[in-house]
Amino acid sequence: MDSSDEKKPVSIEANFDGLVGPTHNYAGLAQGNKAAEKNAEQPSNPHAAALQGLAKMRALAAMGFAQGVLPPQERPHIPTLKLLGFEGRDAEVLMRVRRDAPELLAAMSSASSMWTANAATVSPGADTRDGRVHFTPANLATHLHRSIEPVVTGRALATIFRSEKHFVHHAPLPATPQMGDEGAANHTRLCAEHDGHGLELFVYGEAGEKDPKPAVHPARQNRAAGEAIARLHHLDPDYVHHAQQKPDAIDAGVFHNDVIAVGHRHLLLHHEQAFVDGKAIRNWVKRRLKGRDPVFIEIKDRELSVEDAVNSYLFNSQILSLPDGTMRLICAHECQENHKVWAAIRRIVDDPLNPITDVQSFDLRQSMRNGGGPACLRLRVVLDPAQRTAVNPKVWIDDALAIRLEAWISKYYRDRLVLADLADPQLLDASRSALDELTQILGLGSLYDFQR
Ligand code: SUG
Repeated sequence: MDSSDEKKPVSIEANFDGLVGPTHNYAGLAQGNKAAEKNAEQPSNPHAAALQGLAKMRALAAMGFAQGVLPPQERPHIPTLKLLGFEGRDAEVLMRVRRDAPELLAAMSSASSMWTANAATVSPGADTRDGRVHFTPANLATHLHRSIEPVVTGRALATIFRSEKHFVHHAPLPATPQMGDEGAANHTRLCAEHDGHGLELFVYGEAGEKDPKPAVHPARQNRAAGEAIARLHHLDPDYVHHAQQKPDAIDAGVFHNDVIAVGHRHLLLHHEQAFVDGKAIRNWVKRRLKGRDPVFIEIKDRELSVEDAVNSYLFNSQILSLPDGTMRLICAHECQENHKVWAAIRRIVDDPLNPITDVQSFDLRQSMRNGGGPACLRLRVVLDPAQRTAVNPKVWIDDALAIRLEAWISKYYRDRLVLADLADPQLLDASRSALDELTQILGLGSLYDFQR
């Protein structure tokens, strides 16, 4: 057989990053998220935050990767405030909630939908029985400010991935801690090539009564949620593994598994303290992965503490495959600023036994201060060529769209926001005008409640 007859892998792993919303702020809402707790009540810069996220998207698109964008949500969310008994016109609702329950105003104003690793769990067609890509929006049940995301997330995904021939959209799981689901941040897919059958690893923080639990912070992901998603997505049980995250790591600030582990194709990079039983995971992967030997990079405690991992977000880096088969690490600037972390990265890059040959760091400080690194900002969707053409074409980032979005951000976003500003009716108005225009730019129809 002539080499040109060989079947070339054709599916791609696209990244869909969340655009930071106009109310990006630091309210200290996320329990167990060290950065968010530390930066509570600091002024934020929504304009810079949105540009930083967009710069990462633009850079990845310029490197030749398929890069999409997901829209922010409407905040403050007046319909939920009304549901909670705040009556009147919008300005009155804002005035009353600020006066009577400022913590609810903060919860209804978070731009947390930017962290699209928590938007949904996605299973590629190569893993599902019907060959379609399956999406389940995360219920984000542990935190009020995040629990109001799934409805609009589901709408946005259904609008962008519209074709029933190629895509299936499930409802979020019931929103209770026993079904706590934080989406792709606790889900890793490993494969030889994206076209082939992948292994889906679901990581949970808590399961039944008997299992150990974190003592201080909530375990946001429940094992039952991963099991339900594996059933809903019609995954082959032989290719699914449920593994527990170390409860101590959760208490040390690892509120999602993607703060301590990241997988890409046949590579799993993780900290020694990531899993209760890392060996069982490695054995399962070795047994099941066909067509390529898996590569495991385990960072030991003695090289890097969990604290350094949490402060730098090393494991929240993105790993990207280059056309020649090597891989590039996309990390946050904070990794470069911690000499132990940077030394660990240099060691990985210099080690010929793993495919990572290159590293690039990005300034994502506005998001990092709320505990959101490079990989939190993106949702991965593996697409074959037909599925790729079925995606709403207007959400793919290229130079023209990036320039248009930069102008849009500069037109509407403030460069300073403190908690008292969240009750400003002009902030609400400007946000709605911005989102209204965005739905036109991205071809999203009437996505938001205020448009319906
Ligand atoms: O849920 N921070 C988010 C950060 C999410 C990061 N995502 C991943 N690791 N995949 C969270 O903890 C902070 C909001 C505030 O405090 O203002 C916040 O929600």
